[in-house]
Amino acid sequence: MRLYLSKFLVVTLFAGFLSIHLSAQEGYVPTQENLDNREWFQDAKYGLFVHWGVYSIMGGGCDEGIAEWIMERKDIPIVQYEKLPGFFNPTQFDPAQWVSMVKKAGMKYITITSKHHDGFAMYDSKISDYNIVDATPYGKDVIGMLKEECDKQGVKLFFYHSQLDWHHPDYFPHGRTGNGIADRSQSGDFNAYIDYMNSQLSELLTQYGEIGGIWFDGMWDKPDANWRLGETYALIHKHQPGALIGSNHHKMPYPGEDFMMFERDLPGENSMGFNNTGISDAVPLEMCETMNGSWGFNIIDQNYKSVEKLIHTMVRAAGYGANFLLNTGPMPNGKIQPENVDTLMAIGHWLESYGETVYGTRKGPVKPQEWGATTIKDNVVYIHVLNYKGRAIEIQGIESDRLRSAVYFDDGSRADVKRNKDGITITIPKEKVKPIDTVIVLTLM
Ligand code: JFZ
Repeated sequence: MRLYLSKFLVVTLFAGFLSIHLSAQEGYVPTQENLDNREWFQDAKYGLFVHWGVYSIMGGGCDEGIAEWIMERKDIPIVQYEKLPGFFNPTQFDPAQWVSMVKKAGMKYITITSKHHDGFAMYDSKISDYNIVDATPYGKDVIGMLKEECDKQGVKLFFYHSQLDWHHPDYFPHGRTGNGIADRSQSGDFNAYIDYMNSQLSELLTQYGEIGGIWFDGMWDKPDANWRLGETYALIHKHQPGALIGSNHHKMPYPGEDFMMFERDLPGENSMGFNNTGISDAVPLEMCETMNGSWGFNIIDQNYKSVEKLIHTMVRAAGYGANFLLNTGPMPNGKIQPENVDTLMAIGHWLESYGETVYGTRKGPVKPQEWGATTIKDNVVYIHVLNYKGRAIEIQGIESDRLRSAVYFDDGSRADVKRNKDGITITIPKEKVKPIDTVIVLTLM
């Protein structure tokens, strides 16, 4: 019995091991170009996430939840949902305005939904009519227009692409979600769906020139399915070896992935309940966050995070070595919500002064603490005091005998930094405390 059990265990463990490894790009060796892009990515630190689709018309449907899920939340039948493209006419979409805004916001890249879970392609797809060019009165490829403008203004463009698809008949068997949508197909060939998805990805990788990468999402809907990840990842790296692949599967990175992402939690934190992995030290990290509670445009959710809170999250993310991907859900007319523009401009304004303590840095010598975070660039350590309680801050792990100088970032005046046995002690007089972030610059030998 015991023998039988352990054999069983070995077999299942081995099968598990195999399926994970066969399902990713085993033996993947990133090209030099890819490695250079990873450095670029980590230097960039801050990007704009854009959730835009035909769901934006519904504005969340007077539901506080995430608006891009309206099809599933309200169990909208496919035939009914298919009417939405007919209303999608973002006549005020001005890509030049979007990209200028992104630059003013201090962001270095954009990650936009090429297809979300509703299956609607926001670009000119030749292999399916369910796309913005063929199915909307607008009739223009917003992704292509945005890419052109990004190239002009020197901003990188990434695509968010949903592997989960509530619309495609071959997305079968169904997964955890979308089971209330009454007219989904009752049979289908999942391999044909994967072929379709890979063909759409090939379009995205060949129609628009060089892109930043692909941000996958949705595998969690069918965790045990054969997603043929190895094939998908190899295909992407074949078309564009430099493109960075990441996936929101809430697991440690699989072979073939070039960065690891954290959704609405700082790396290592788990307030959402689904971020229970470790933190990879092999690939760059990125954390994404919403400005209110929704990714897609939600007309009633006014629960906006403050500028201070968002800057603090960005700085803490940087303290973990992670990028910050801040989301906006553009309105169906093509405009970005004015509330969001204001927030982005305010953060951009802060970055105009403090950008040097964030861009191009890596995680500092100590991980983020209640009082703040640290970042480092060459021999300069930035101590970001975000939450000063008036008590001295003890920082271990900074070799105090290497300390050459300690000054306030704002005015270059000397900071009160004392060596102690394990590191340093910092005391900040009241008049030096800044409302958002008091930065002390340590120069090391
Ligand atoms: C996913 C999407 O579902 C969502 O619409 C948005 O695009 C976001 C950036 O990514 O969010 C998820 C994914 C998985 C879980 C929760 C939210 N999950 O497994 O619990």
